[in-house]
Amino acid sequence: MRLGNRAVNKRNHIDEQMCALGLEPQALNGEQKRQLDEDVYLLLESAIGSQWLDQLREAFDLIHASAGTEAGKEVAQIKGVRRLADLVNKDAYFDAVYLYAPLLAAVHHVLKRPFKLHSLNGHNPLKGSGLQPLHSDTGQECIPSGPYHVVNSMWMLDDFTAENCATRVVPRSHLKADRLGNYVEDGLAGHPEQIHLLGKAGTIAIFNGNVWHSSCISRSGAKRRTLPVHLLRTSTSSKPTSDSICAQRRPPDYRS
Ligand SMILES: O=C(O)CCC(=O)C(=O)O
Repeated sequence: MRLGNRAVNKRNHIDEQMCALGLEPQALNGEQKRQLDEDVYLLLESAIGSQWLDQLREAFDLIHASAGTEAGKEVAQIKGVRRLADLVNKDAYFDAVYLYAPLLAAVHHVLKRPFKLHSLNGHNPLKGSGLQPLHSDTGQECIPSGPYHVVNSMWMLDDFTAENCATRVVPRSHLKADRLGNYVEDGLAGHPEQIHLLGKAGTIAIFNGNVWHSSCISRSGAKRRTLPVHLLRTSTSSKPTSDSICAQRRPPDYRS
């Protein structure tokens, strides 16, 4: 993120505090809005430049190595998955991830109200592991027309392929009323409408947290490090995972 003195521009829905930190408001184009509203995800290709990508990969591996068997335990450890949790409190280096302006623009477009960082974790399924049940990121019933509660994003630090467990998503599932359990009997089974979020390392995939999704089994075992970044509407009763761990590094709310 570049720092500098820029005028506060409320019309762009960015909080004054964020502008003072140098955040540059970004606008989505019509096609990007359509993808978020109607399809299932927005892919920002080559969003993470090669130097930033190398640094994020290195940070992922270093934090994982230094945490050892404790890695990911603040949220959940999963057998066969290299997990990291609460990265926002591990290194200020990750601030640039959740402050990435195009991500914030997409989140604002979906949520249309104030929001905050909910979690910034790491996920790398190993060969033969990684299958999660299909889920949405809100336990609440979905109202197809919104308002929505959560936006998720997958920061691809390695190529996401069909063989190495690229996240599966069910297009337009955020437009279904009611809970996922009323439509899907076995969340671990393949869904007839699922597709995979395929992309080159450096891509960011952003989707409405109501979209049914999960990681799959890594068949190739090729590295598939990702940073899942969740942003949540502010007026919610659920606590950001980072709150409970270290109040000092609690990121600011974004306001519109
Ligand atoms: O890593 C992925 O592909 C999805 C992760 C996810 O949805 C989760 O951890 O809840």
